[in-house]
Amino acid sequence: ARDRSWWRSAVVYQIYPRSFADSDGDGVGDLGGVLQRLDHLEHLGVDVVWLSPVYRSPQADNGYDISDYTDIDPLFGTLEQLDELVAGLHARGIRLLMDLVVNHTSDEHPWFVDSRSSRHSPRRDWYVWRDARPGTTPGEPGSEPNNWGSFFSGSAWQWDEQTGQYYLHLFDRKQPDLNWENPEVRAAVHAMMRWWLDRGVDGFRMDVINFISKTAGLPDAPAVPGRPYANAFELFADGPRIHEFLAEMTREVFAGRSGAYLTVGEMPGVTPEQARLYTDPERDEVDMVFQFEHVSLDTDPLDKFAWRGLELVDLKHSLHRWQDALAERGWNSLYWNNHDQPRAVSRFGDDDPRWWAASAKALATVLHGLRGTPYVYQGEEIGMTNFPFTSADQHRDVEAVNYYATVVQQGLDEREALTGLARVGRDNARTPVQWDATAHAGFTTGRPWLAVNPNASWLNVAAQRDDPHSVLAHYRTLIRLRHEVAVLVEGRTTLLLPHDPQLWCYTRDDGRSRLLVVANLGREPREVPLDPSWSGAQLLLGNLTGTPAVLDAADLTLAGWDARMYLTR
Ligand code: TEU
Repeated sequence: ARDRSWWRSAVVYQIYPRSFADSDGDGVGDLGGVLQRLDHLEHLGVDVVWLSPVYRSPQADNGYDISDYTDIDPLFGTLEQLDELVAGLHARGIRLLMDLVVNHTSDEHPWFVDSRSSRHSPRRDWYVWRDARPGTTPGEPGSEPNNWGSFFSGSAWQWDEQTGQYYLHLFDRKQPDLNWENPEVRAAVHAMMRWWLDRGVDGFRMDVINFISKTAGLPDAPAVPGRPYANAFELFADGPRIHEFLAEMTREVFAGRSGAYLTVGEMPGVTPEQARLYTDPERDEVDMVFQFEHVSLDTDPLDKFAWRGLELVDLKHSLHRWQDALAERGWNSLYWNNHDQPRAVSRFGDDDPRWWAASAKALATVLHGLRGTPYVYQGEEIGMTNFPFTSADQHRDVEAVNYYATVVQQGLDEREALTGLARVGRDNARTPVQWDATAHAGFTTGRPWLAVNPNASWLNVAAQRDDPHSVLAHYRTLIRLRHEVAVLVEGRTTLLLPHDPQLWCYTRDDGRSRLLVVANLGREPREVPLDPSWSGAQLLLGNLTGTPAVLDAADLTLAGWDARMYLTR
């Protein structure tokens, strides 16, 4: 049977290959670059690597638009290098998760080319084709089959002149949605997944997997005043057949396989109640999900580039709601950022150079102290920050480019749009990893595809590698503690001081030991009121020097961005 407990004490590291390390000087990171940096992963101590897409792709969405699921894009290398990566990771005790992008393919995938060729193509029904809205002029704005908007601006429908119908694309027009109602589509995906497992990979991170079952009839979503297209989330997220599709996938792909696999479903908009179903071991759907609640609190649900600020109390309540909801059944994943989100230290911390290191460590401490499987996104382990974007032409991401074009076209506030892009744009996460202080931060010998952050001169792996007080050293310690301290893995979580606007404190308890996490997420020092029973607890880790090794519960004051972990019986 599958081993379903190994990942409870694991830490996952995400590699976004385009920005990780470039081995051939073309300015784009590649598998050769990953192979050259395996020692960094081993030094960090992670258990799993999640590799963002390296399959053949026209790169309309940096590889999330796949044209061949069983080959590697020449931009990234070869299938032989992928095999080398599996072997190199396994030799270091690290498992590999592939990114499974099957809500949609590229429009250049042979399946879609075939589907698009004729209304009578045997693969026509592999995608979602519909006639224009009755009584309208096909191909004109407003004639789309329904009012769903795309995540990347405009309608979610693309008119196809040749066959006189529209196809659905929740993301870019070069990312047509597969029709999961068709059993042939499901069988083809299952076969592809088995092919990868047979090749030796250890599981999948499943891209927007809760979008694959759409509401029958694809009805209009409630219109939003002043906007041509609606947010149709309720009509495609967690749809009617989603649980059936996921259970079937597990059956078809993993049946008869024993070993240590991991599946994690990326699920925008998922609620804790839904997540409990998705991750219930008895239902056998996915091992854990990426939820989006805590990375959605600071932006407008209808316009992710409209910043609305964040109160610490809301952030704490959100994450602890998830801790409580999955305490008995199911499992959490824990993350601050990934390739779609701004950098954690700039978003939730304080990237002013005076507070940058302490705040990066404090954020790591509060996340890695929780119950669940922590994910570290490349560069997070050295506290990489957002990029100082000032103009639209600095952004490469299709989401940002389309968003800005729409703002200009609709005569909206361009300054405000630029501020939003600088704050939450996905390219913040995609600037090259800062390895050292040489040209282009040691990422490439060529011209990097996206500018290197100017702070690479002092913020880089080489500068931190041998410094016991670095952000990198802090991450190494947190990862080691996850492996060594049992209560960090299974202990029940209880939030203390829930209404405090600056302190984030909680306990973990597994009946044998108790763990205390105390963090000051602000610049001003703060006293922490504690139960006397915590006196005598041993310091496991702190992020400032000179912290006493034993706690006096009657006298605890945290300096700005100070965070600590204590352990007691
Ligand atoms: O992202 C899904 C998703 O819904 C968002 O997080 C997305 O980043 C976007 O910003 C919504 O506004 C996944 C991938 O992680 C992302 O890189 C892809 O672009 C997307 O799916 C399509 O495959």
